[in-house]
Amino acid sequence: MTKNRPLVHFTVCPKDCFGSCSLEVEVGKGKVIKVRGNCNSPVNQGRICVKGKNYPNMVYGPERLLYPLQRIGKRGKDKFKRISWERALDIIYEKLKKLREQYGPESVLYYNRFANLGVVKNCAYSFWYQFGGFTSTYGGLCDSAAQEAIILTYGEVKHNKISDLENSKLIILWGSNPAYTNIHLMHHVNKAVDKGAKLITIDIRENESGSKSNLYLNPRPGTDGCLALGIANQLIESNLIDDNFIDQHTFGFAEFKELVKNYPLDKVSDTTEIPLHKIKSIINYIKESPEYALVCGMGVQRYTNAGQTVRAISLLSALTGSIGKKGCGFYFSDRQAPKLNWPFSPPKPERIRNSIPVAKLASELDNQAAPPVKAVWIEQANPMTSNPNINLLARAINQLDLIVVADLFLTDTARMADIVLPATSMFEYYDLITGYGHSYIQLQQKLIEPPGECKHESEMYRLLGKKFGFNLDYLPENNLSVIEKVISNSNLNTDVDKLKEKPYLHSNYQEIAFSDLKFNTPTQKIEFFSRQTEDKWGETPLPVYRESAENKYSSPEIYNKFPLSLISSHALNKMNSQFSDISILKEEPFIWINPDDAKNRGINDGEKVEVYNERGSLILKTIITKKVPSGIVHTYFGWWYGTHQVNINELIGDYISDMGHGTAFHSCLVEIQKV
Ligand SMILES: Nc1nc2c(c(=O)[nH]1)N[C@H]1C(S)=C(S)[C@@H](COP(=O)(O)OP(=O)(O)OC[C@H]3O[C@@H](n4cnc5c(=O)[nH]c(N)nc54)[C@H](O)[C@@H]3O)O[C@H]1N2
Ligand SMILES: Nc1nc2c(c(=O)[nH]1)N[C@H]1C(S)=C(S)[C@@H](COP(=O)(O)OP(=O)(O)OC[C@H]3O[C@@H](n4cnc5c(=O)[nH]c(N)nc54)[C@H](O)[C@@H]3O)O[C@H]1N2
Ligand SMILES: [Mo]
Repeated sequence: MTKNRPLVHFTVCPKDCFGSCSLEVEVGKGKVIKVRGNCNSPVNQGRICVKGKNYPNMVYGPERLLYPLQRIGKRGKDKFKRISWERALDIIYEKLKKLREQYGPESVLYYNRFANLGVVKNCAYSFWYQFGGFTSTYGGLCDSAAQEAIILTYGEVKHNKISDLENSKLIILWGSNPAYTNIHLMHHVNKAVDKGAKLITIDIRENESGSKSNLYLNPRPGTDGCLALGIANQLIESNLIDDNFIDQHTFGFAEFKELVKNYPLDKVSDTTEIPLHKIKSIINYIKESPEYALVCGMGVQRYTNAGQTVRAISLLSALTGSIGKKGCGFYFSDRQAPKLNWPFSPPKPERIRNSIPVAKLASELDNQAAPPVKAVWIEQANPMTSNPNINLLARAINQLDLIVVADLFLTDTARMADIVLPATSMFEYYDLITGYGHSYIQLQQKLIEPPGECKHESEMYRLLGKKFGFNLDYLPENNLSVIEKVISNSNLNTDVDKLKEKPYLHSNYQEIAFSDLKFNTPTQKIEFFSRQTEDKWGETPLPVYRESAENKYSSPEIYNKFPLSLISSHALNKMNSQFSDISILKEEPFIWINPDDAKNRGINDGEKVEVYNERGSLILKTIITKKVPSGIVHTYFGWWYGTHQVNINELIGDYISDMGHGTAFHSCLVEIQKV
């Protein structure tokens, strides 16, 4: 064997994505050379996305931060100087210590998200618990509304093994764009369609997944709950339901049946703006294949009425007994993997103030009293791009005494920082990954040394913990013995050597979700009527439809000035805001607009337009297309000022969803004009 031949290693992509792909990585001379999908893995059989293939460009790109930085100019103005780790940590230590003395530990906001999934990221709590407490956020930017709705309804969030989609005769993609966001699921949808399955797509626009659809429904944004209740009413009236299944495995059907009588098809057609014949058509498809697969995405739950919407949609599967069998089921995400326990957790302090819903960070950050928030430590997150209402957020963040950001890049958030700490990429540390597109647990391997002076969070906290005199047993170095301890602490029947060879699937995993027809709800049944929904969220126990915020019915005064609904989906070549700065994946920011809306405003294809409302204004290139109906403009989120001079999220208000404390990114009205 030649000495310098690259070695192939296996690892996993830890990004916040359905994929959690198993990767084959060529490493030579201490560098990552090539990244491929692992062909032998049951997880992805060799498939990976364009971002995965571009990892070497991310790891070695000129954009990567290599040294700690200290701000020298005004906040957000990109003026930084290189400093040593010793200096950076000293500055942070002095400031944090003072704030804790003067105001208490709650004056520090510890803000994290899930840029990279993984149990080892819990090392942060090993530090912050010893700090004596902190302020934190609750709820989610992502799918917390839908998750809560599904747990209330089914007791658990899980679905069949995705290859089972190939047994389906009918697949409905509902507010989901797997061709971009869940490529493995899409692979099986395509195979099912090749084998003759019918495909129905329900989306506010013609998305990238629905080109082979037999039927396309375009509801007015945020009205999917109404559509679901209308379909339910028709299925019940036409006696297309499974009475036996309903009797044995559901709760509250009689009340639900009464509720849906309020949703006759003509009214539903008016509310959703879907032509009547198309709604009738979907009923016919369900009549032909009452056991079908319903794939619900996150698009439908980025509204203020998110939870009830997802309750209503998910209940359709129960009506026809389309649960717990091959070829059918309700797909949202698969969270069957056992919980991984972090074995290095110090006692939890009492002074953890869980007081800011993440959806409302912009308006709540400077609303905290006794003590006010004075400092923030941000890691694994890019709130200045990915959160709503970022102009307001910038003002709130700007008032803080200390902003620390740990990231790999000088993001819009890092540009606001006083101290920037360069973090490691996923090839530079060990972790154990559970995802939500499948239930395997996989080993993330350290394959290369961090470039420059980049450090994994565990080391940042260990060094800072030393200054505070914390117990370092809780702050171990990142190595394989940490992973072994996680494995034994989580009762997994595997070990590091086995995980290097193949992913781990626990023995209770169900290939066909709910095949035992056990539902972990208070009634042990699928709940049409959910008392918990009322007790926990003050919502009606039945999934009543209500208009979401910022639309023509709920806020006519806003609509008169800003008559277009802005929808911002997830992009093919970005992972949320990540990869936005990788040169070869860059694009000119654009917005889709319907030909009628463009004509009314004298806008031509390819022209720059101003997109604006009372929260902000930005310039985008138009793409005039019938793929988006009149009254809606569509774009993808994740461009930032530092790379593209725009950020969609300055237009978006910080509304919260009806349950799960989710973020209503799509409850947003704008206007467009020529520039
Ligand atoms: N390539 C890529 N993959 C990703 C990500 C990424 O950024 N890029 N992000 C990952 C993460 S964090 C997430 S949460 C998932 C998200 O993955 P998806 O669930 O696919 O979510 P979205 O892209 O938000 O929205 C899906 C679709 O919902 C539609 N939609 C919006 N509003 C409505 C509505 O009111 N009704 C209906 N019926 N449809 C509507 C949109 O037009 C869009 O086509 O993807 C994950 N995978
Ligand atoms: N308009 C609009 N906004 C949305 C959405 C939408 O559909 N429309 N979707 C929402 C959704 S679903 C999500 S999940 C959120 C995502 O929002 P965030 O959770 O904030 O995720 P990212 O924007 O990807 O930012 C992650 C940051 O962490 C950095 N990073 C990566 N790996 C590491 C690491 O190991 N350590 C550290 N310290 N940093 C790391 C990355 O470089 C990046 O800057 O965005 C939400 N925002
Ligand atoms: Mo997400």
